Amino acid sequence: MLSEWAAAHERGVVVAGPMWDGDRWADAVAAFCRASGWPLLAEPCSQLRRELDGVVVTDHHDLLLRTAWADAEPPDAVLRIGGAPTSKPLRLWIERHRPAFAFVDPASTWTDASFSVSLHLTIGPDAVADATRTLSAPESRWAQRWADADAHAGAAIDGVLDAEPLLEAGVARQLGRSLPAGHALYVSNSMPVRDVDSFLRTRAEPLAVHASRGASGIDGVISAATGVAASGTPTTVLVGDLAFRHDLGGLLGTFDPGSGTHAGPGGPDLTVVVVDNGGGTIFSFLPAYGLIDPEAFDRLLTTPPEHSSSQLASGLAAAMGFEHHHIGTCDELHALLAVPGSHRGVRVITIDIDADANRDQHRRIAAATEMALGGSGTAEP
Ligand SMILES: Cc1ncc(C[n+]2csc(CCOP(=O)(O)OP(=O)(O)O)c2C)c(N)n1
Ligand SMILES: [Mg+2]
Repeated sequence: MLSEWAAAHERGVVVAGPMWDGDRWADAVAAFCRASGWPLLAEPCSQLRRELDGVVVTDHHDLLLRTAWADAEPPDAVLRIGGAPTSKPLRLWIERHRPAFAFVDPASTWTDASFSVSLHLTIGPDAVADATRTLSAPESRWAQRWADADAHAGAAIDGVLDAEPLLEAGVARQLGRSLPAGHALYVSNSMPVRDVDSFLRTRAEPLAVHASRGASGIDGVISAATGVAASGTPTTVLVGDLAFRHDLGGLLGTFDPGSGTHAGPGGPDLTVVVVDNGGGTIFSFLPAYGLIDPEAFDRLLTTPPEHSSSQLASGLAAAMGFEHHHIGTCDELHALLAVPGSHRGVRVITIDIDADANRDQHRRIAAATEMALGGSGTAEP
């Protein structure tokens, strides 16, 4: 069924949404991409944004799919595995072009909010691998065009980020560069999961990337990351300032009152990176921002906390037994994250972010990406 369906389409893409067990799918998905000649649009939480032999894995589909280039390259077909993708531009691109859409969904979740699925398959990785046997080698340069576009997008993004002080996009990019092999990254909802989707690049070394999608709560994020760290995997959690406040109690999950630390035998290796932009800034990316009274918007949606996350963390560090570092550059972040085994226990790294500068930078990155792909530079952030 899958092989006949795939053989009928030349310009397809494979979309990999959030999957805890994405590793299990890697070989089958790579075989499918090679046999079909389709690129892989894998968000980091799928575990498949990684180097896969002979496969075009895009890093920047979230930005590419905002551009006129993407509408000039509409897909005939989409094969999706995993949960509902995080990228809104990806969802909108599929809704606009209505390609044939196969959903490989072995647990029958039917997560398809925009009713795009035309073929629902309750098959696992073995059946996907089997389906590739009868696919003949593709001749089109379709995947190569995606690779070229992705490289142009990457250069445009670097052009902006390398010239400017550290903001949220740069933090997301740096986590992919600095975290050692075999680490886990837990990303909070709100902007962190989106920034990691937009800016964390394909790596050769394994990095497990997890998030609590579904209802997309900003609660319990530190506790969930502590659970990952408690399994013995060194874990970094990227969290916004409100989500950090929501789950300060999670920092006590592994605290040993006897020693006053988290670093007892078998204790976790947990690093909490807080991007402190003064409240819930995701709402300022919505169309309503700028249309309603700024004071009301701030009070009702942004809800800026009274104290900075650095003030909060430095006040709590001794009482809750964690280290606190207040940093402002990529180099400082790299120095804290990059050395394997250099740390045991819990530490909190706070980074101050100017919310206006951050929003403006996202806008300029979207515009630079569009211009790099031959557009007018008016893409929305
Ligand atoms: C438990 C819960 N309460 C409220 C919300 C609504 N909500 C979504 S994003 C957000 C703001 C999050 O702020 P922060 O963690 O600082 O991230 P930022 O928006 O700045 O990236 C809120 C309150 C939610 N998703 N989950
Ligand atoms: Mg915030």
